Amino acid sequence: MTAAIALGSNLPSTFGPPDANLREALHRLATLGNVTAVSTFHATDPVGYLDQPRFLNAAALLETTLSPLDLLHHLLDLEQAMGRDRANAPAKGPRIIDLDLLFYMGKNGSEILHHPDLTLPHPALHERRFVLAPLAEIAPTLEHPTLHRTIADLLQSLPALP
Ligand code: PH2
Ligand code: MG
Ligand code: MG
Repeated sequence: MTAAIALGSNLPSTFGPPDANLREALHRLATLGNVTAVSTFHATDPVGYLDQPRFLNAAALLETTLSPLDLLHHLLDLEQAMGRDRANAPAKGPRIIDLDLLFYMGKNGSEILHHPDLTLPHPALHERRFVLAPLAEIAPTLEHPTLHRTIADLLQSLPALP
C-alpha cells in the first residue's frame, strides 16, 4: 500500500531550523515503510492563521503495510517524539512538525474513509497550494477518488496567486 503524506514545519527544534525538521521527519518516516519519493521543500506563506512564521512544506510517498489508522497514529507519535506540543498551541498555529495523511492507496485504489479520527482523502487538500504543489512533483497523475481530478489538474485549477 502507498500513502501520500504532507510535511510542514515553521518552528525550530532541537534538530535545527524547519528544513532540518523536515529531514528528520523523513528519516523517521522510513521506520514506517519505504519512502519511495520526496518532493523539494517549498517555502510558503501561512494559510488560515496568518500571524506565524513562513512554512517549509513537502510531500512524500510511503510504501507501508500499516493500515490507514495505524499509520495515522504512528504519524502523530512521530510528531510528538520530535517535540511538537499540541496541548499548548493554537489550531493551525506554529509547529515543529506536521505530518498529514493525504491519500492511502490500498488494494482497491485510493481509499475513501470517514472515521472520527481520519478522513481520506484529506478533506482540505484540494484547496491548499502548499499541499498540491509539492505533491504534484511526485504524484502528478494521482487521481482524487471523489473529485475525479488529478493532482496536476487540481493544482492548475487553484485561484491565481495574489
Ligand atoms: N498548515 C496549517 C495551517 N496553515 N500554511 C502553510 N503555508 N503551510 C502549512 O503546512 C500550514 C499552513 C495547518 O496544518
Ligand atoms: Mg496540517
Ligand atoms: Mg496535522
